Amino acid sequence: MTARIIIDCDPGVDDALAILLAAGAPEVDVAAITTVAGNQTLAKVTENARRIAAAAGLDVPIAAGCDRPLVREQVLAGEIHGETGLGDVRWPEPVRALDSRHAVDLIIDEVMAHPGEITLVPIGPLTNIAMAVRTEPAIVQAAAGVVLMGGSYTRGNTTPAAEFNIFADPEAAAAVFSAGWTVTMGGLDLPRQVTVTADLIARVRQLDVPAARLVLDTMAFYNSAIRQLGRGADTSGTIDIDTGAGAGPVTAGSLHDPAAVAYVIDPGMFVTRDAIVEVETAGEGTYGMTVTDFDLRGRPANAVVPTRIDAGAFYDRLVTAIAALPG
Ligand code: PIR
Ligand code: CA
Repeated sequence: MTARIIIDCDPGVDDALAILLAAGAPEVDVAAITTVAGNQTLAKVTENARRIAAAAGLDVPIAAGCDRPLVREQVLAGEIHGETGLGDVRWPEPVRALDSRHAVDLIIDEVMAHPGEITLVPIGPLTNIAMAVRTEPAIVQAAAGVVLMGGSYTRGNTTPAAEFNIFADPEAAAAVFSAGWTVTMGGLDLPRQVTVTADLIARVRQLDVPAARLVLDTMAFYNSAIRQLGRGADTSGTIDIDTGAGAGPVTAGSLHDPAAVAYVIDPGMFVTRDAIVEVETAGEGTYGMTVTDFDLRGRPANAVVPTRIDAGAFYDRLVTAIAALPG
């Protein structure tokens, strides 16, 4: 069965790779793309989404959403994604005009028009999704699911406790996790297992499609930004804190957003656990932390948390999807 998805994103170098993965995978059908301020400003990420869609041959509605978080002051991530949000890579010119609706209205329209069919795939801050839930609470029942990239059950990449997408709008994230649906939380712990390895680069280099060049340049930019920042939480390098493995060279960036899209493509590639996830909005050092209880303590779970991904299967899917993109 193909999953119909709305990708709510803030491209973002790894968002770009996630959109290409979705576009090239036969198991998913992209219904629309919506944008939210996050890695860069709303104007930049929206232009980027339109360029990526052009490269992917995705002729679907693209709508711009919220340009700032609900409550907190804005935080961007230009240190990783560059001034444009897509590093130093030049993507093709946009083809399709921007949808005239606000992203929140597009999300509500699509979900309510196709009850039980649309899976929301947020891979940026959760501002649009929270606004959609507040505007039309019936989407909680009508959506087929929510599979997001955000949070962590160990530690953060933006603060010691918080992952960027949650930290950028913790109040929105709290509203989304407590809305009454089951959220699949693809947190940072997962993409540490799938990074931009030399082997992946070599495989993409073999591909004879125009998008492969964009993917290679994007992956090269991403790895060099990660290296310069030298922060282990966005790489595979720091799982083994006890042995000091995190002190080793930081080289390969985590494929955060592609890992979340991969879950929609084939959940069979993952090991998951049910959990209760609550977003911390009152703490100082812990603001934006996804407090994850795998012990449930007699309470109903509100989240499914993928903890392991079959990295080999993931890389195969990614390479196959890129190879399938239009020439
Ligand atoms: C990645 C992101 C933000 C900051 C860093 N350091 C790395 C973006 C990615 O696009 C992904 O959606 C999420 N936020 C990972 O934290
Ligand atoms: Ca993102």
